[in-house]
Amino acid sequence: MLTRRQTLALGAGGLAALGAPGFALGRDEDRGPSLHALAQAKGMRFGSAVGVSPPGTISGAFHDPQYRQLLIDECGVLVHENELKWYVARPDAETFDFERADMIMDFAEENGMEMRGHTLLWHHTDWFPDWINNHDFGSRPGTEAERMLTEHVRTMVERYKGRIYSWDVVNETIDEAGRFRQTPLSRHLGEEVIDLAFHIAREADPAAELLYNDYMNWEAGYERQQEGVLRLLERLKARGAPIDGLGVQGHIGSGNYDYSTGFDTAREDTWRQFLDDVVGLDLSLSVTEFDVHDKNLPADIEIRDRKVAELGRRYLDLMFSYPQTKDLLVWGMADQYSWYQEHWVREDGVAKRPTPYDENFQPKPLRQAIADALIAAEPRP
Ligand code: 9MR
Repeated sequence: MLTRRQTLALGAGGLAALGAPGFALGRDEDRGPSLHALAQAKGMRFGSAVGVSPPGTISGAFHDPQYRQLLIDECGVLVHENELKWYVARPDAETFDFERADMIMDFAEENGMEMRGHTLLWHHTDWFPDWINNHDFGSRPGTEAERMLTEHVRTMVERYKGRIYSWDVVNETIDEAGRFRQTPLSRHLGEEVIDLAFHIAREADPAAELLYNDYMNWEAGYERQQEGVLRLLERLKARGAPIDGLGVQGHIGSGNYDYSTGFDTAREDTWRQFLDDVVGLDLSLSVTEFDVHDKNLPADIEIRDRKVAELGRRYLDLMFSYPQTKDLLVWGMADQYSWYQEHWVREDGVAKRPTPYDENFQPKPLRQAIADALIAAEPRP
């Protein structure tokens, strides 16, 4: 695999000339160009989430030197897994705590990687810190809610101005039934709380790309959420909110609910229709949290890895067929650090394999599928 310096020395043109992966530059593996180099050759970016929770935890991959090396080897973009969320960065109404977030930011910059920002407003009471849910909004609750949101978004965006090129301004405000989620903020500001977040972010860093991010996906069961997201995007555009694109999380595979039994229930036609409608609103697309949930696949590793890779390839080919898709970020690079290990555990109890690398940092078929999809993608305009 190329080191970052080799990649930079080659540049996008050089890599394009090299073509398919598989050439060796004298390193131990013949893995070819990094995923980010393959992406760059098409005018795209590749990256991953990483978390700084305490060492030894699933969302604490950052503390593992082998994992950090993998990020350096493969990624051109990083995103905080949890560190910018209100419940991490905002211990109380007065305080901002950037210690963990800055560890990732500094690491990215030291290694020439860009950063996405996740997220300014996860508009979901489950992920609000208790202090907001219990906050006394006083006699002018609208004014207080606006003050609070403005302070939060402005402080975050200004701090990372010019360093975070793209923000998930709002995350997951539409539920599976397609309804707008209510929180203490929307109770006082209405749905325009979403618009407000976009306006403040734009004002704080006019150059940053601003996305709405959500988990509607192509599996059966997300039809109504998909519809709800589309309607929200239409309303935001109609009201003139400064939104640039949709973050499609891309947690595909076995459905993410307790009674899910299948794998690959993709509805490609209605999904394409949805994406057509989104880009028809003059919005870009980014795949922000890609992984393939293998909960309902047979335990056999060879079969599982093959099916995960096949589905991943099909999905990425579809997403990359839209020239508006420029970023692909995975939600973790190595299986042992995937959030799926802690959610919807498999009945047989075996560890899941949703990411491009296994727990020994060996590339899996999914890594090849991502590489192949990037190689097959048309260069972005
Ligand atoms: O991977 C994240 C996990 O460590 C956190 O416990 C969880 C709650 O904050 O969030 C996970 O990341 C989510 C992301 O922020 C939004 N989209 C869904 C992701 C997986 O749940």
